[in-house]
Amino acid sequence: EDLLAAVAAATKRGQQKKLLALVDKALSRGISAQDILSGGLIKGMNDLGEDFSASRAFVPEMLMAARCMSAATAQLKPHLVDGGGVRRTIGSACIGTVRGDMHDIGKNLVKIMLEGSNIEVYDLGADVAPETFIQAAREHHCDIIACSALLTTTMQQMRRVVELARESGIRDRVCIMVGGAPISQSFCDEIHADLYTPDAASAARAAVDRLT
Ligand code: B1M
Repeated sequence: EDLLAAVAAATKRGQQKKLLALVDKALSRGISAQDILSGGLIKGMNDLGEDFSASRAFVPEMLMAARCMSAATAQLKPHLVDGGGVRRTIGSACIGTVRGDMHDIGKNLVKIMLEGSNIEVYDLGADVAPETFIQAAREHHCDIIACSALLTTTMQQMRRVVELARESGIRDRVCIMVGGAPISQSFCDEIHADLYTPDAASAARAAVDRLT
């Protein structure tokens, strides 16, 4: 409990060295990677988000925290997915954060969880134009287009991704997954996307259900 609170505080404050040491300690105490992520790293980010809303924190602090969280996520990655065994790919996905949106931590988590579920992932990065999602899906014959958005202004880009998929004739071949803090089931229904999930683990479970 206290250890997770310390992980959250170090994330929020952007203290990378301290954070990585705390994550190590938590792992060695047997706390699961999933709990470290949700009760520590994401909790810290949410606290920082609240400080930002209240003008107690600013963009530089968010950038520092994001850098920290990326480093800690890399450290957790082998513990988030089971690494062993022979792997057979069950399908493929292209993933990106939508146009105008630079937030990529949630997208990167979804990527890790999809890959850990034996799905081949083409990472298009952040600030991805709707056309780029469609091109990538066609080029790599993707079963899934996964879109992430963190801003209420950029979430509308997802609507365009769905429209373009229809216009380009691939709509019935791809499952369009949407997620990110401002996204909801009702928004997913409204734009006629296929799947909304609230977090990275449920995104991977839903993708596996679709593909198997
Ligand atoms: Co920004 N930012 N930010 N930010 N930022 C938010 C999102 C905000 C909520 C903060 C706040 O005001 N409280 C707010 C958005 C308000 C809104 O639109 N309603 C905001 C703002 C306003 C901005 C700027 C406009 C600030 C400015 O410049 N004035 C600016 C916009 C830049 C741009 O994108 N064009 C900006 C910039 C930034 C940084 C670059 C400094 C940095 C991002 C760095 C990076 O990502 N590399 C940043 C950060 C760090 C945040 C907060 C603090 C943390 C985001 C985060 O990484 N969370 C955030 C506040 C908050 O979230 N509470 C905030 C952790 C991450 C794991 O969560 O991405 O939600 P998340 O992913 C979750 C789920 O959403 C889900 O799974 C994950 C959990 O497992 N999920 C999916 C995500 N994608 C999915 C896809 C799926 C399924 C699930 O299927 C495909």
